[in-house]
Amino acid sequence: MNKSQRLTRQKPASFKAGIVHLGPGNFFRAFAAVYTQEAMEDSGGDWGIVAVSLKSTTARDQLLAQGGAYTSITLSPSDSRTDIIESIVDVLVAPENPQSVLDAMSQPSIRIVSLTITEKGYCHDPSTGNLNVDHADIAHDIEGGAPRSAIGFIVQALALRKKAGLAPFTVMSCDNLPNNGQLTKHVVLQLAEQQDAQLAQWIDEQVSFPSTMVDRIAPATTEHDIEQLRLQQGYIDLACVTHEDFREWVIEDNFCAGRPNWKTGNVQFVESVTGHELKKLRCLNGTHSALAYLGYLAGYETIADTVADPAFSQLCHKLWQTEIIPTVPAPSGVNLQDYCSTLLERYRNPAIRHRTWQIAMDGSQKIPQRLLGTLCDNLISNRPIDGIALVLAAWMRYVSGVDENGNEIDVRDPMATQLRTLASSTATAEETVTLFLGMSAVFGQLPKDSSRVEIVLTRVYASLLEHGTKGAVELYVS
Ligand code: CS2
Repeated sequence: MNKSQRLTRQKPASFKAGIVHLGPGNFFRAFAAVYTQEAMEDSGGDWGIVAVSLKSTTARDQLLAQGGAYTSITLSPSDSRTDIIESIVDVLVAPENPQSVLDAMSQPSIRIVSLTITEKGYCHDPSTGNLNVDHADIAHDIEGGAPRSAIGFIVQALALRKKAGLAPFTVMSCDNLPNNGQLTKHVVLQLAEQQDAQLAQWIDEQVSFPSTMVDRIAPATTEHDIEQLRLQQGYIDLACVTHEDFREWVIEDNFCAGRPNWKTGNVQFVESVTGHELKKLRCLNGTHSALAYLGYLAGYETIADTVADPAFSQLCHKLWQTEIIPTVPAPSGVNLQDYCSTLLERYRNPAIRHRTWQIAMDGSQKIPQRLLGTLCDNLISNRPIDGIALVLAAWMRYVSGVDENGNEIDVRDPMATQLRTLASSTATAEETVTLFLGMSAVFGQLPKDSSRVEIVLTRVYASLLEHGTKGAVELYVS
């Protein structure tokens, strides 16, 4: 190929589609699509993937111009490896043609519908887990007609299958949410009940919703990544993804219509994923969010840059030792001290440029499961809460939309406007903290009388204002 030639599929797929995947972003392309390709290489099976974008046309435009093929780039601290992934056989864009998505999901050969739609894609209230019926897409889907939300597509596709006398598919969530299978089942049933009680009962009895714990760091692709790949491999791939070598997938083996033989690359089938999910959400995602808000405010662009500052690697250590690990029962065979040491190594990987700004997105949807469960457990057991409080205070500062130097922050969050208004309508640290804690959509799981939280949060919020973020982190770890 000459250096301006686009990557193309090498040969037509020898397998048929068995999976419809909603949300073909970077994480999916760096994770489940890779596992599924390996499973088909090892054990065969018709598990090709029809990927569905629920919003933008970008993934479709990039992938279909390459016959669905793309490059998975493994970035280790000192070397890199490329693999061409060809498990995606088609890409659809739901808003352009919702019927084509329902048609694909109603094919008898489709046995799994998997999801990486991010926390907000479930359209639930993060503090209760209930479907948010006031969400514009859900309100639309309740009215009927062509669905808009992922949950709406699943319910309508299952209704079509039931009507046609077809067996259902498994619905497999691969998002960073606790008990993601149960959560998905709950919101799917709540939407189905609004439409047809018998359908809801059929789904309840027939459809499996395995929970999964997914782990691989896969930042957004940059122009630089595309250019590096062109220089090294001699082709242009606009859909390439970069990621670390590490990966881990823990899956409840509950698939009503079969599954690929996923077995390479650190996969475990278990009866319950809960312990693994708690470990990952609190130890990894909790400190990721900590580094994202505190690191961004301290002026660091990436996670690797942030933990290169000793105050911030000590912050991770102290958070794990004093607040996080004491709340996480170790899953069998896991040593949490080793797990967290490995996490710090992963964060340090200088080849991965994972922006603090990217992880800071959608905090209102992430905070409950990443930080508040830990906080609540520590309140009950009367353990320290200062570290988690410092992260929450940094989030409150971050969503004000202005950084320490008076520069604008591009805050991306479904509640961005409300958060900004709230942050800018108050004067003292105490008022700010009280107002934020009153937001039940985010903080609803905290005990009603949380005066200890209020007092500690006010203190650390004031410390952020007084000493600046780096100063406040240094004080915390000293
Ligand atoms: C990150 C995760 O963007 C984020 O919020 O914390 O995407 C994280 O990189 C993955 O969960 C790692 O498996």
